[in-house]
Amino acid sequence: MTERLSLATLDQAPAELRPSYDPSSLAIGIVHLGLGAFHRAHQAVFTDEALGVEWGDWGIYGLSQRSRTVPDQLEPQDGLYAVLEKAPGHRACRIVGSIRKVGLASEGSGDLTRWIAAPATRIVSLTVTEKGYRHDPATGQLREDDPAVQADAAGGDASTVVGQLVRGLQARRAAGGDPLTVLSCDNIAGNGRLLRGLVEQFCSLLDPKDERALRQWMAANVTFPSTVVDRIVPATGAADLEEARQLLGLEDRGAVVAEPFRQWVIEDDFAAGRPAWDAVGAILTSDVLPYELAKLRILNGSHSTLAYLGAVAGHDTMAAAIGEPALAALVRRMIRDEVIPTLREPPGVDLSRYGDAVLERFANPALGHRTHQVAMDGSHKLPQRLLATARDLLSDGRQPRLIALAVAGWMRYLRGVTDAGDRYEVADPMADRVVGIASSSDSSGTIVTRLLAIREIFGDDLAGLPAFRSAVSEWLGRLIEDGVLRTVDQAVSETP
Ligand code: CS2
Repeated sequence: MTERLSLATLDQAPAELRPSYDPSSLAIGIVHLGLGAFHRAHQAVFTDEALGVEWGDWGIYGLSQRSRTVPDQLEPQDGLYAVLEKAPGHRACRIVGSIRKVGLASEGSGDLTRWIAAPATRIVSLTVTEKGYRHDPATGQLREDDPAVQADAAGGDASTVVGQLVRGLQARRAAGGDPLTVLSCDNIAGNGRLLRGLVEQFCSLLDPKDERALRQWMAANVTFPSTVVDRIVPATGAADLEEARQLLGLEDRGAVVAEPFRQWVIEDDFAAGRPAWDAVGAILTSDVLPYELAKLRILNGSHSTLAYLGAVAGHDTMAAAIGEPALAALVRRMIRDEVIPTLREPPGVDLSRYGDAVLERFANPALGHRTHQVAMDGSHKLPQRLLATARDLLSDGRQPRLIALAVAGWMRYLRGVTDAGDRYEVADPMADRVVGIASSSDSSGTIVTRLLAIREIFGDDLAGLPAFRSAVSEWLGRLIEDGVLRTVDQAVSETP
């Protein structure tokens, strides 16, 4: 039987796969909320490599929100796990040592509060997915009518991320008030600014005296830099774990898979220092906005488009979806004609080359990245990935024709059945509302009108723009009648 990876067995792994430092000597300086595969393949890797360049107490205490799955995988391994990089003709594997403690945020959140308050903690970072912010994606406001938000504001153990943060910030202020950086790493436009707003809004639900004191202290001591994160990280499968076992000579139940590419652009606004992330490829800048819009609109916008249309066309993986010539041509044109014209080029970046590189990354067949994984939670992804682009075009007097097709693709996906008639489950926090509307036997025009009226997703403006509404209705009608591939083929051939 193969032994399990842990601090005690680490020296049995091949030397070139081990961290360049002794993880057992690393103290915690970062609390991370959201211990999913993405964090383990992204920020934890940057931190691990930065420690090899410049030593510091930047170990990570990573917490899952609700599920014990990841803590249960990593606890017996003392936080150690491997990252397996996969691309055609490329395999690399390394053990990451930066995660030093794991836990569950919803279980006795007192421990989390204490760690956020601890002077040794200098950064609290987050990858809690779009829906984890419990905001209204169209306006960026905290959902004050959300029962979990209300329960957190009333006191007791906090179950929402913003509630947990505020509880921790209150304790930190009371414990001496050392400065802190709160670092959002989720795919949302202006993620740092958004999170600061949500934290402040939550404060306004507290006793006015507490609110004033906390807000004053935060204004002087807590920063919320915005960041752009990028790495494709599929869910780990059994074959990946087996591959990790072969490479390590040890069993690793926490291994994660990723593409070789990774990028991190961070607004340089740290209140209490940071690891030498810039020494290992992160870009520190005062202006993240152009990177942010390019990444969300080009990469994530076309990712979602391919996921919805690809899944309905019966493709299980992103590589298969982009391997479908009509779908590849669609996203290529969408990027060229409708997305890039809304963007400002980040320094040294050629956006059309960036677009090509992104589509090549999607085609990586070694990842097995599932279309349904990318398609989930669309109600929280559409606004920053597709709708913001549509708005910019419309305000410039142009019609977002292909973006309208992508939006119709989301609506078609919500019907929960492929063109071939196979059923699938739609995972979305608003599934209760949107699936029923999308699956009804109403005309496509009625379905689109009813969906566009959901202002948490579409805001107050898009439903009122007849040209946009009729374009989405027309596409949805064609997607339902003719199927994805014929519709997309025609859309591409109608585009000059
Ligand atoms: C994907 C992203 O699941 C999704 O919605 O679009 O997770 C994507 O893989 C990453 O943002 C890539 O950086």
